[in-house]
Formats: sequence, structure tokens, C-alpha cells
Amino acid sequence: NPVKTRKGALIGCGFFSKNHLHAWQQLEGVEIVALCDANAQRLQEASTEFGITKVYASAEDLLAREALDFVDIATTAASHRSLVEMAARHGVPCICQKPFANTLDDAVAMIQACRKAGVPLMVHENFRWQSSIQAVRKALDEDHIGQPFWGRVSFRSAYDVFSGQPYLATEDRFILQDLGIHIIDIARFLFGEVATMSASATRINPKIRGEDVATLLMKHTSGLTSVVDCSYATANTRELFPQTLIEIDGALGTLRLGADYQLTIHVKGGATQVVDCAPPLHDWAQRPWHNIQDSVLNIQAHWLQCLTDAREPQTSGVDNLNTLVLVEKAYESAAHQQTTIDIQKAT
Ligand code: NAD
Ligand code: 89V
Repeated sequence: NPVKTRKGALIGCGFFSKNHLHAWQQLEGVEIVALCDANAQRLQEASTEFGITKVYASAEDLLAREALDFVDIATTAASHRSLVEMAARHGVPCICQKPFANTLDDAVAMIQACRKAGVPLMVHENFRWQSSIQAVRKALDEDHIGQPFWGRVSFRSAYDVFSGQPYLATEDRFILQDLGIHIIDIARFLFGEVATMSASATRINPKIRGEDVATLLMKHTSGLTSVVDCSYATANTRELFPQTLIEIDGALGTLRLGADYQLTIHVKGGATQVVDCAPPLHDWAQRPWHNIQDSVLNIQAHWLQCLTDAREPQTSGVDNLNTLVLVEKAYESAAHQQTTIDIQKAT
């Protein structure tokens, strides 16, 4: 049987959307048939660069006129609720970029709208789809180090993210909302759901509005303790942006994801193996973003597979609500002298 070509549309032709469009072009069985952006110049640029001639300034017009298998929403968080609810009203499955929502109420409303309409919803939470994070997950599944009891997921950088994404410098919330959200999601992916959490956050860079350093201490329902630490104020000997580094201690050994995507697995009293889990450099990708770019390809491939299998995506709306709750509670804990907060799993 020939593979059905799924027809999608992309809403939001900004900085990051180019990665979505390149990845859709690389994938089999999918075509982006239309673009939408309220900004005419960005819309035209994306149309020309990717050869997609159907363009819309309004998402409502796009959804009314096109027969779509899905929409890919790559706008910033403020517009997510209205766009996801609009797609649900039109019965169109949707992918929504992170941060899924600016409030938990908005996230719940989007989940309910898609459930009511019976359409799949995936949050584009791509960091867990990086080759190195997948390699750590695989090593845990293969049980090299026994029961993990402690973990650290760390992202420390001084890379200038503000020139590509100027809104990151001007919003009240910065690192937890934009980057911490990915790192917390990796902690959930590797260590499971969280029972209690406390956090601290601070701003070092005087030129930005929000916090650029944050640290979380979490007790997971499995009993494992983890630390998630993020910084955009850390000028290190080597700039590793956008690498996430990981340490995991287990009853029988240790895993260390170090610089340059090198994963060291050490078994107590036994062998040490080093696995190179560097991402491929796709012909449309640029270092150092190639790691993130490959994860975009991977999560979009996962979405297509889930549509084919009628399966819920890993980072469905409700799954991602658990990550969003941790971000929200981290701000709350940080604002209240690092109070420890109980976390309930969202269902
Ligand atoms: P951007 O501001 O460059 O682009 C957003 C675009 O959406 C703009 O062109 C804007 O005109 C358009 N837009 C906004 N509301 C609209 C609406 N209602 N209808 C039509 N068009 C609308 O933003 P960006 O830097 O590309 O970021 C977009 C999202 O991607 C953000 O949520 C950001 O956090 C996320 N992001 C994710 C990753 C990742 O690795 N997952 C990396 C970078 C950015
Ligand atoms: O992945 C992201 O969401 C980006 C960045 C890596 C710059 O934080 O915004």
C-alpha cells in the first residue's frame, strides 16, 4: 500500500519555524501545504525559502479553507490557547510548540478542547528526542547501573540566545519558562514523575528582565533524588551550548553524559564503556544547533508515526502538563524561600 501523504500547515513562520519546515521536508509521507503568519514579511520569506505558495495571514482563514491532517503551531506561548482551540473546533490534530501555555488554566483548556473534539495534541517538547538523551534512556533501560538513586540534569551556558529570540530578554519569566522547561522534561523522561520539589532562581545579567539562573531539587515518586540546574550566566572555559549534561548514580554503577555527547557507563568493579552519541549534522543544520535540529526531526517523525498508529504522542498535552506544573511550582518555591512543594500527577 502506498504511504498516505499527510497534509499539514505551519502557523508561525518565525525564528525557530525554519527547523520545523526543513525537518518536514526531510520526512517521508508528509507535506506542508500552507503557511500562516500574521506578519506579512515573515510569511513571504518562508513561502519563498520553502516553495510553499499557499499563504494565510489569519489562522481562521487557513483552517476554514484548507483540508488538513494536522497543524503545526510554532508561535510563542501567548497565542497557543486560541490557536489550539481553533484547530480543535475545526477537528484538526495539532502540534503546539513549548512553552505549551503561560498558565496552567490555559493548558487544561487546550487539553479539554482537543479531548472534546477527539483530536490528537502533541506539545513540541523536543529535547528528550536529542540523540544523547535517547542514548541515556537506552542505557537506563538496559540496566547497566542497577536502580538509579540520584541524578543531575545540567545546562550551563553564556551563549547569546537574545539576538535570535529577543523576546527572551524582555519577558518577566526567562530561564525556567524557556529552557528549564526542557531540562525538567528530561528529568521526568529519565527519572519519572516528581513527588516533591523546591527551587531557587535569580538574575545575574542586568540587561534582561527575567531570571537567568535556576536550580531545582526534586524527590521522584521512585525515591530517586534529582537536581536540575540551568544557567545562561555561566561563562565556562568551553561554551557547550546547547548541550545538556547528565550524571546518574545507580546501585551498580554510574552514567555520565559529558561534553561533546560522550556517554560514559561505568559498572562497579567492572568495565567502563564510552559511547559517542553525537547527533547527525543534517544538510540544513548548523553547529551548534544541530543537536536541537536533529531532535526536531525526531519528534516530528514520532508525531507521524503516532498518527499512523492512532497512538498518543509521548509529550501529549496531558503529559506536558506535568512538566508545566513543575515550572509553575518552581517559580512559586523560588518566590517563597525555596519552600518544598508537593506535586500531584496530572491525568
Ligand atoms: P518568533 O517570535 O520568532 O516567531 C513567532 C511567529 O509567530 C512570528 O512571526 C509571529 O508573527 C507569529 N504569530 C504569533 N501569533 C500568531 C497568530 N495568532 N497567527 C499567526 N501568526 C502568529 O518566535 P520563535 O523564536 O520562532 O519561537 C516560537 C516558539 O518556539 C516559542 O514558543 C519558543 O519558545 C519555541 N522555541 C522552541 C525551541 C525548541 O527547541 N523546541 C527553540 C526555540 C524556540
Ligand atoms: O530550545 C529553546 O526553547 C530555545 C533555547 C535553546 C534558546 O532556549 O529557546
